[in-house]
Amino acid sequence: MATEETLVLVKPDGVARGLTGAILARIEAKGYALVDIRLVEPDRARLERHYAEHEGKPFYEPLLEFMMSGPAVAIRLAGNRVIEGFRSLAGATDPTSAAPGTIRGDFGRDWGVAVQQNLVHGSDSPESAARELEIWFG
Ligand code: RTP
Ligand code: MG
Repeated sequence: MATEETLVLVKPDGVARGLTGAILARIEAKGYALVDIRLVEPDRARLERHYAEHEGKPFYEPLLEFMMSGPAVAIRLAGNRVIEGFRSLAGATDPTSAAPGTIRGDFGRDWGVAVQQNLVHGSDSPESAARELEIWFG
């Protein structure tokens, strides 16, 4: 099986809270390979492409505002079944109910704001990964 790649983002809350290193440590400890990594300050156009599937949902505008609130870290990550593996490391979308032992479960909580601030993004399918890697790494 060909080695798979995924897009991981450390979202602005993760960078602002100084958790980038802790999150990278978990990814490296799991054994996935960092292929590329960069600090990014995404503009609205890039985020509209990235989050196109969520346009029109109640959390869409707050999500874009949140993602423009500060720098994020984009990571091209590789390994067999890395898409599924990173989603497992990240945990459930809602950090309040994400299992302890996951990035969101250990480091996240409900901050009482309009959108779930949940520290990381990971592509959810091979098609999403290809599309999103093009958006963030070209
Ligand atoms: P991601 O795309 O960031 O890896 O997360 P996900 O698949 O677990 O979640 P998804 O459903 O794709 O939602 C994208 C991001 O939107 C924010 N969100 N907030 N009700 C809410 O407040 C809400 N729902 C979604 C989260 O930041 C989520 O990761
Ligand atoms: Mg998603």
